[in-house]
Amino acid sequence: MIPEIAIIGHPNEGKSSVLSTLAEDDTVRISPFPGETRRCRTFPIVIDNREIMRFTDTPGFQNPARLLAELRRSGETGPAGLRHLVELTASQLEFREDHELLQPLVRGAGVIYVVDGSRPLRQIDKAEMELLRLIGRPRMAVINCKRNEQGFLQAWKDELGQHFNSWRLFNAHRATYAERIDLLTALQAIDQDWQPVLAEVVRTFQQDWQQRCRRSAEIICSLLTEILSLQLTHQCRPQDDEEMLRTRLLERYGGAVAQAEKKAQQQIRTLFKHNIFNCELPPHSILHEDLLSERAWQLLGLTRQQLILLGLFSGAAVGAGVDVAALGHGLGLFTALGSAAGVFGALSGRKRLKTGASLLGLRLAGAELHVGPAKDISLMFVLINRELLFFSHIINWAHGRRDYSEQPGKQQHTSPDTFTDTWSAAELRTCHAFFRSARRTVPPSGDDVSEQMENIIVKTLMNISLDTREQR
Ligand SMILES: Nc1nc2c(ncn2[C@@H]2O[C@H](COP(=O)(O)OP(=O)(O)OP(=O)(O)O)[C@@H](O)[C@H]2O)c(=O)[nH]1
Ligand SMILES: [Mg+2]
Repeated sequence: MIPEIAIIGHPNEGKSSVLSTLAEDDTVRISPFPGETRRCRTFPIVIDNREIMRFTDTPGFQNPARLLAELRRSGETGPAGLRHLVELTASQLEFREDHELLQPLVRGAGVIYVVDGSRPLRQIDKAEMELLRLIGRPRMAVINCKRNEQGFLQAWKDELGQHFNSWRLFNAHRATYAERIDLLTALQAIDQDWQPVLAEVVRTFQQDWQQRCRRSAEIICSLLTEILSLQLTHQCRPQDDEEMLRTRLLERYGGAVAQAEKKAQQQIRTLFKHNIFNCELPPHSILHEDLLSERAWQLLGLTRQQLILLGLFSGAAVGAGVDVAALGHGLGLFTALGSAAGVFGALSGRKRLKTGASLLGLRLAGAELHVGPAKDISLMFVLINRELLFFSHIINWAHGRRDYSEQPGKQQHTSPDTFTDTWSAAELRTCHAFFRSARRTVPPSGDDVSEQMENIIVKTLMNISLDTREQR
């Protein structure tokens, strides 16, 4: 049996938005005008080519008070009451939407009843609730507050409690992964017969999410390897201005890094099923900063303590010929790209170039100018934190959200703490080993450092997924 849940309610309450978020489907039609959904549409949830459940979008109730009066008059309830209403609404145009929305219930679907808890409760809402109670399908209610208005909530909760097995607050625009799982878990309780199937659905969802985190970690690790090992060369002619060539080569390097990052982020976006709409970053997001900008490094780099620890590891690595002497001086990099005004502005052009250049391995060998592989592990941490931030943004962008002017609480990337701040000494050691391995031209095959690095990132991605803090 594949459980089917029909999303039912008054027009324009956010039914389609709730469905879109729950099913992670951005093809669901949503509009500010009531009556957008006229026909039922079923959205299957497919994981590993297997449909595990389906949600059905329905039109809003048109005549709930009349339907309720008719049901009461007939004295029928349960399946007989439902049949009665279906027959009654079958041939009359004025009941077209009502007839349509009953169809999934005839097939045996359960109900998620959606209300906008930011507006006052009315008689007509009570009629809808009573109607659903008398029909008797397994049901729960979802309070989707379209506005930030709490004054009517208690009245809604009291009323819903009388007609539904359970209710949940669930915001179609802000719900996170954890809140979606929570809602699905709560659905199990609405019907005992469905409990085992829905428990399996929740497990499958969780496994699928873990797999997506694993895949995201793979994408991030390949990005790290690609960028840390990146090497570019330029042939110099005797008449060339060497300083200008150095600047150009560094610009090319910056361009290649940006392109690789964009590709990785697109892959992560697709993995989390954001295919149609542009999930805009908040205007103040640090992700708008250039990867090699001073601000990005200040906010997303290493902590002092981490720098000291990594310094110790690199000391041990000197014998292996690894040059991480520049460790902790990451900010010099921007000076090379000419992007650091103010603090670094006082340095002479030549000196600025030299500082940044050494961190990226910029050097002249005969008539060839080389840059890369990267020499400073700080670059790796800035990259990791940027991709984790992007991940956090993508997973917290609810699919039902279409209004880009609104800024959900969890999208504010203003916090100066970074995701890697809490990584342990052992994890930093792995990072150091990964950095050494990645910056070699040909990474040694079969080493388990990459796997360990991936595991650290997966763990962090799972923590981000379950993070319920309002700000990150
Ligand atoms: N701010 C905010 N707006 C929401 C939320 N949920 C829905 N909306 C908006 O409310 C309007 C109606 O949303 P829909 O999901 O189309 O509502 P519906 O119940 O499916 O409407 P019909 O299909 O017409 O019955 C859209 O403009 C949504 O963007 C929410 O949680 N927050
Ligand atoms: Mg709709």
